[in-house]
Amino acid sequence: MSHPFERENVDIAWCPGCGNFGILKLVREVLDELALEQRNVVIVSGIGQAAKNPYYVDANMFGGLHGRALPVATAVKAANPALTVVAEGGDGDMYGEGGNHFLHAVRRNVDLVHIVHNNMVYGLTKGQASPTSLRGFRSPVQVGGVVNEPLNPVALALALNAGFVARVNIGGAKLAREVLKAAFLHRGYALVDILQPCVTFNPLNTYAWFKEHSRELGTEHDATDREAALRRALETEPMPLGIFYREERPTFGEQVRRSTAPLHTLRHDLKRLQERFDAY
Ligand SMILES: Cc1ncc(C[n+]2csc(CCOP(=O)(O)OP(=O)(O)O)c2C)c(N)n1
Ligand code: SF4
Ligand SMILES: [Mg+2]
Repeated sequence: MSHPFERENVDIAWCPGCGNFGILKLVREVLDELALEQRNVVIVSGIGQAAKNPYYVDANMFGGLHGRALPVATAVKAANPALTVVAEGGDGDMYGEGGNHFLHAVRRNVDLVHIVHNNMVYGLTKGQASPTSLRGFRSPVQVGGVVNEPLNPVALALALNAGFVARVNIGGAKLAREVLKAAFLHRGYALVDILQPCVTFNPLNTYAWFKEHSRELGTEHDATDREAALRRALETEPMPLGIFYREERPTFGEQVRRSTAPLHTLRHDLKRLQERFDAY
């Protein structure tokens, strides 16, 4: 069944079987289920296979530089707080090239949904290791296997006191849908790290591998307990899935803005501005 966020007549440039197809479907359906209006949704991305996702969603989008989706998304939300803003991209884009922006978007608590397609590889550039590639992962560049410690985005976001932190597996669509919906309803920065197979360049982290090496957090997990969330985030075998932590607190926009009106509707008082300059 087609729905408003489905962009028609578009050639999708992903390999058959890629986990990105599941994420595209999920994003479109969740936006639709939340009854958001297309004109009020902006998806900002960078460069990569994952970063193509907003080109296939019928909403507003901005395709920026590699790793730079978060600062652009921050600016979009600041300019018009009424918009639903998403920053979307891959593990290389968001945790590698854009790693610095990741840290500071969390600290600012910008009201946006941060969706990361985590396939543990650079897909677009043909299979080099990414920051989340596991030790021993062999690639055309890391021929002897990755020697670096993999970046744990969930633990990192929790350490920085993010207000909403979650991980899902696109192979488990039911949980992914519930969690992504909750992220959109959260007021403040919300990280949803999505485990996504790259069927062409990551022969290690397949659909079967992600299924075998992940497990739901379980009903005993208390998502208001940050210490418990951090302990669970450090578990890697299996990797827990679900909402690790959620807590609403004042957002960046709420703390710095005097007005909630979109910037383009504000009129400048030139006389007052001149008086201020003169006072300097
Ligand atoms: C500044 C800059 N450095 C490097 C590149 C090359 N490059 C393009 S996409 C990419 C990695 C993409 O990996 P990821 O974000 O994990 O996306 P995927 O393709 O796996 O979905 C790199 C290194 C670039 N486009 N710009
Ligand atoms: S290279 Fe990997 S991530 Fe890119 S479209 Fe193909 S399967 Fe998907
Ligand atoms: Mg990737």
